[in-house]
Amino acid sequence: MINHSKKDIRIGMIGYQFMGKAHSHAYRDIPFFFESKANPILQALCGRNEKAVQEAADKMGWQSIETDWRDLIKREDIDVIDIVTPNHTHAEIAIAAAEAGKHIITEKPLALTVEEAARMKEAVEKHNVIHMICHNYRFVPAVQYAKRLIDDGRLGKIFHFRANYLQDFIIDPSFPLIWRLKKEVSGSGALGDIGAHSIDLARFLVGEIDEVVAMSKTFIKERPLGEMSGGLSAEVSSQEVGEVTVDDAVAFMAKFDSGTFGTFEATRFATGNRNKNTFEINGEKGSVRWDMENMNDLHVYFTDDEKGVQGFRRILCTEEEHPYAGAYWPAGHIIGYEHTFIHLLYEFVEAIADQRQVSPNFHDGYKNQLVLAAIEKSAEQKSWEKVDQLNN
Ligand code: 4PW
Repeated sequence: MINHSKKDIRIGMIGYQFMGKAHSHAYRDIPFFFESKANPILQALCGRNEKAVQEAADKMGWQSIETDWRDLIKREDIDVIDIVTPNHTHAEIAIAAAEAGKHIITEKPLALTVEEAARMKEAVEKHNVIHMICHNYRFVPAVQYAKRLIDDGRLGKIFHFRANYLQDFIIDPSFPLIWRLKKEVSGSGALGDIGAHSIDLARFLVGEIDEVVAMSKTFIKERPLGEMSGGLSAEVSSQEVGEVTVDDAVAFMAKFDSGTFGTFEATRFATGNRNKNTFEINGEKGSVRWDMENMNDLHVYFTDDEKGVQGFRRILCTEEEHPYAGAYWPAGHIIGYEHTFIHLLYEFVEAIADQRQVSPNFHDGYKNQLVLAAIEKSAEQKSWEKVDQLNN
């Protein structure tokens, strides 16, 4: 039955692989689980290979296809442009979409450089469209609940923010030179691909980063040529080799505006860690710990717990009290990775229905980009770098 009280939001998505699948699935599930004012419609899917994009559209439920993103942006039956293409395309597409008056959501990192990110931010402001960046881990119920505990003062003054984002999918030297390993396409390596998520979680939970000092390393400097073949898999396409021009691993320390002491590590060489995205926050009244591989759990410690039974305890964040969790199953019935996208895109389409901004948005993407740039500069110059000095 068609619900006429909902606002139809017609999506045009560019790209259809790993993130394309996550976004397509999420749009479809929003009305299933949430009382949304918006009705997301999978209007058109865009990709350069007509046969492949048609197959993806049929499989994921898109109503039409385009093979040139410029044609997609011109279409009057599209309200939103969703960008899930590699990083070097974000700026051009987003700026053109803003000029065409489309609301925009883009995968992270926002851009390749601070300069590009600044232009993207200016374009969405100038054309007054609603914008969002896909930092999906903010939308895990346990992470949202950690934020609530911090905002309610349950941890008191925060001393430490400690984050690791560890993967190992490129550890084999015969894994090919995919786009994520080329600076001109991805901007940076582990830093922008996964470290950007930790920076976003830090900004969300603890506040702005003022200064950083970093080191980075590229362990494997040459790889055979090849392409992604879905998810985080890839296929070698030639015997020829090319140069890896990004970091494989980065570690940095950060001083927050609040005085919080930050330590971070992002690497794609952490053997055995497939997608270990974790943080621990220590405050004067307690601590929280979270790990994406057990994403429904939040471990908490409070100093005012009775002596003798003090210790970290596990909260399974599937209760009504835990943000988003009540939309699904009875308590104890857990959710997963794909739900992070459902929550993020639910917030996005609700914001469009309400005609208001949402976060994380291009301002957050820009701030994140400043931190990424400061880290790169610091690693290169072996110096502490002020994040704001890179503001242009
Ligand atoms: O969240 C992560 C990303 O940002 C995903 O697990 C994969 O690694 C895909 O891109 C990065």
